[in-house]
Amino acid sequence: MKKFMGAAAAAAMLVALSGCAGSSDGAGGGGDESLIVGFSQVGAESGWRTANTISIQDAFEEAGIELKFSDAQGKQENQIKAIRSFIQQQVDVIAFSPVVESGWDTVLKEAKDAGIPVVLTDRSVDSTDTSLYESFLGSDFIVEGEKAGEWVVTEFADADKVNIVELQGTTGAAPANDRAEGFRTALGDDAKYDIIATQTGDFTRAGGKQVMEAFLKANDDIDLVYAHNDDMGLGAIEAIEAEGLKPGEDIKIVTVDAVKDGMTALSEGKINFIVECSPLLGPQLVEIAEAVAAGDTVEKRIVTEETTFTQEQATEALPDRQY
Ligand code: GZL
Repeated sequence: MKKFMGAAAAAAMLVALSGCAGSSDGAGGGGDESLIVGFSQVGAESGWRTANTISIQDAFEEAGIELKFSDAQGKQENQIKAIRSFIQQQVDVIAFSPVVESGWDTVLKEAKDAGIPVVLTDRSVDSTDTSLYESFLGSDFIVEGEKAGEWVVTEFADADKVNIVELQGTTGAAPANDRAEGFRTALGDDAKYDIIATQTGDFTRAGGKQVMEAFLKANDDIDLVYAHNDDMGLGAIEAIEAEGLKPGEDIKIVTVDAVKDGMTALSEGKINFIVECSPLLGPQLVEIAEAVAAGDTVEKRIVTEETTFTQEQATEALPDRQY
């Protein structure tokens, strides 16, 4: 529903809504039932994405706000179609996690021209015109890459040479670009760190396994796997074990996310270190959507808080993990 429809129409709409907004005691979540938010999700490629979707859907349900949810199955053209559909439906707010960084200016200008505020969540866009979105809520992926690299520098302090293979996230995605950059920044120009192979595994377990199999065939002296997410790291574990090698010992592994399966492998010693990337963005996204719909200004950049885990810390944290 457009937030600036005429007063009479709005009054009529509110009367209509109150009739269908749940019981008279406001049991329908007590939220702003008139708000309609369109959300375009990347897909369902990883445990992180599943947890992120659940967090968002639960938060909007809890707030009593209608969420039109679209799964793009990893395709930018599907996200652009979904955003155009939300514009047609005249939703109050559009939110999305851009599968890749580039190619959004045209459709974001269409949303702006339609007077519909846009909120970025999880991943960002490389648009230079930052008036095209109200806020970007998500992790700092460069810092995540740096944290992984800093662990490598500590872990391999006494090594003369470290042969590294890198399982990159989806080509063109902000987390893939930035985690690669941050990791390299932390390693610095010390020649002992040699990234002997790097390839996208598309953030999936199957992709990580397939690429790691190829890495193992082509290289017989791999010291470390840097996987841009747990799921690709878990795929790498399968490939390493199939070669009769011990993941976490013969070949060390550092990943990003800290989803339950990753934390389990970490506590079992098959992964050596995980940099957390929280998918629990739902509640904050609800607050931002309500604020922009009300015409309030919100912070342009909201960075989510996250930590890191060693094997011992994973064992301790596992029982209380929400995802
Ligand atoms: C990061 C998110 C990434 C996760 C992956 O915020 O975009 O996408 O690290 C997910 O697990 O597929």
